[in-house]
Parts: sequence; structure tokens; C-alpha cells
Amino acid sequence: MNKICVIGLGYIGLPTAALLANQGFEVVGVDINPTIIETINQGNIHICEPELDKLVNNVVIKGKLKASLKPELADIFIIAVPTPLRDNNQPDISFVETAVKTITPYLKQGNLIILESTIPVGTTEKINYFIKEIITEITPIYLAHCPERVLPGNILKELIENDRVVGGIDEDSTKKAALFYEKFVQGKVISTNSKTAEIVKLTENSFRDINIAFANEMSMICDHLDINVWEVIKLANLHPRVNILKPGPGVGGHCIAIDPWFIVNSSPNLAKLIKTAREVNINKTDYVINQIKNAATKINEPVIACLGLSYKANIDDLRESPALKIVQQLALEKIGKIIAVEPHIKCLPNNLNNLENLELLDLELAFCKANLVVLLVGHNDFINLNQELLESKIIIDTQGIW
Ligand code: SAJ
Repeated sequence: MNKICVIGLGYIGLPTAALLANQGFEVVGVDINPTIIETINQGNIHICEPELDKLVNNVVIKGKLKASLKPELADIFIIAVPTPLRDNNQPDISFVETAVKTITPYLKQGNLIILESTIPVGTTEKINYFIKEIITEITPIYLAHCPERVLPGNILKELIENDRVVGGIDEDSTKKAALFYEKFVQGKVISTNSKTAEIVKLTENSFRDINIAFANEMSMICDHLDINVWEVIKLANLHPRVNILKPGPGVGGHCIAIDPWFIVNSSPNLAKLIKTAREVNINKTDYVINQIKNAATKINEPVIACLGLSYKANIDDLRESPALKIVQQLALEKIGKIIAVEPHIKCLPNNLNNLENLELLDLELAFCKANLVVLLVGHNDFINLNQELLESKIIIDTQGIW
């Protein structure tokens, strides 16, 4: 089990590939994007994650990691491609299916395939039938699901330290996969079946979504009753069995805003709380947009500085970002001149690029120009602000920091 092929070099695949290469495995990382392949083979990275640049550089120089548009023969294939939602909130597993199709010509007897992508319940079994249909004569092929559980911003540490849940399509697959993770994971590696592993992952993210929804609902209720929600949460959290999360402008990222729908779709009549939590969190973004619009109507010529575009603090990831949605909506509705401040990106993403009343500026310039300042993301750069800057501005603080 020395050579590993990792399919998908995104936020999970690339750190996983680099970490395995650093553990001594020979790793080929595969992606469909030629720019990503070129970047990695030059020892650079295309995402922002603490310490990842040094690690990738090191393993590429040592020849332990190389990136390629095509898979190669290997002992283990790890699939870490996205599983987005279709327009009707139905899971789209086509990237996983395509990834599996891409590796089938390279499969040989005894290979282990691990699906790390978050997938709807039953997908591992479905993929098993899919593989069996394509390759009939090569057996055994082992297949297991081991959902990634790492927190963007802390990926390299959590890849090693977090417990892992491994569920194979049969006992041998589970055993093989568990043995592999035990080679580099310091946390526990726990064996189960594939359906359980699938729903464990979905349950974790739904749990967090529901708890954030509670915080967001309380923030709107407190607003309505003219009470400071941050003080309420601080005081309620003094209770030994209460631990309320933080309200914000909504829930973003490619995980928590997506995965609960996989459960809702599998059991629509039963997943009432999970669905409502999703709706509350989506609604919180619209609520913030209205707060900003109301504040802007009180200003003659509103110049609105929106601080933060990423989906959470201190990262560059814009996927499903509520902050991005808010900025886009304000600009589209021409609520005023909109200034976006996002220290982690160099230029606006495509969907914000052609909006004539929107520009990306640095913090200092934004404060010079704006009369309304909205804190959307709690980046460190925004926390330690000179308080004098805030004087004479109308402030909306969705993070409870100022
Ligand atoms: N958020 C709040 N209030 C909070 C905490 C978070 O509004 O108190 C918001 C964030 O601003 C962000 C969103 O929720 O928009 C999600 O952020 P997050 O830090 O809670 O989680 P992710 O999406 O970065 O990573 C999650 C993690 N899952 C759990 O904590 C259960 C991570 O461990 C998973 O590996 C990851 O999803 C994934 O890939 O599924």
C-alpha cells in the first residue's frame, strides 16, 4: 500500500495528498484543472490554508507528490471531489461517479477505493454496483467511505488528530481502509458500515447547522425586542449545560450549507427540524440585507463598506458565502456605492466583477470613503481596529465584535 492516487485537489484532496506524501507514500494528485496541476507541480498552491504552502512545496521538491491530469496505477485511490446541490436542493453525485469512471481503467486486483467526499446515504453501495458493472473480471476491489471531517483553517492538524469513521461495503473493505488510516491518524479510527459512515458525516454538519440556526433565530428575536443578543448569549452560556453558538450573516461554506439537504432529501417527511434550520439560516442572510437597506435609506448618498467576503473568518474560501451574497444583492439593487473589503483575495470573483457600483478596496481606503460600515466576517484584520475609525459612521456588526 505504497502508492496513492488522490482524485480532486481541492480543500480536502490537496492537504490529504500532501500529508500522505509527507508520511512517505508516493502520491499522485489528479485534477481536471490544468492550472491547478501546473501550480502544484511548481511547488505552489491554489488555495489558502495555513502551513499548506510549505508542506506542498516540500513534498513536491522531494518528488513524493506530483500532480497530473490523469490517474496512474496505484494501491489506493482516494476520491475527494465536490458533491454540490442541484437547483432543487437534490444532491449531485456526478463528480464522484465521473471520478470513479476515470480510475476504472487503472484498477487492479486488491485495490482499495476510498470515498472521502460527503455523500448521500446509499452512495457507497451505489458506487459499488457502478464499479462492478464496468469491471467484471477484476476482483477483489475494496471500497469504503471515510468522510473527511476537517475544519478549513485547521486542516493539517485535524487530518492527523481527528477521529475517523470508516464504513466499507463489506468487512474486508472496512478492515483495509481502517488499517490505512491507522498509519497516519492519531485519533481513533472507528469501523462501521458504509451507510452509517455516510449519515454520521451528514449528522455532524446538520447538528452544527441547527445550532447556528438557533443562534441566528435568537439574534432576530432579540433585535425585535431591542435586546443585545451577544449579551444574552454570553449570560446564557454561563449555565453549565448551555453552549449557544454565534449568530452571523448566515451559514456558508461547501459543507454545512449543503449537507443537511442530503438528509432532507432522503427523508423529506421526517427531517422537519433539519429543513427548518436550513431555512432559518438562509433567511438570516436576507434579514441582514434588509437591515443594511433600512440603514442606507437614512443616508443621503450611501457609501457602504462591507467588510469580508469569505464564508467565515481568516480564510479565502468564497463558496456559498453569505457575505458575498449580501454584497452582490446590495450592488444589484443599487442601494448605494458598495465597497467590498476582503484581505484574502486580490480581485473580485467573476459574479461580482461587472457590477459598476461595486469596488474592492483595502480597509483604510474603505473607511475613508464609507458612511455605512457593515462587518460581515470576523477576520483578525477587522477585530483589532482603531476604534476612532468607527466614529461618525453608521455601523452594522453581524459578528458582535465591535
Ligand atoms: N458559523 C456561524 N456561527 C458559529 C459557527 C459558524 O454563523 O457559531 C458559520 C460560519 O461563519 C460559516 C458556517 O457557519 O459560514 C460554517 O462554518 P464552520 O466553521 O462551522 O464549519 P465549516 O463549514 O468550515 O466546516 C464544517 C465542519 N463541521 C463541523 O464542525 C460539524 C468540519 O469539521 C467539516 O469537515 C466541514 O464542515 C466539512 O467539510 O463537512
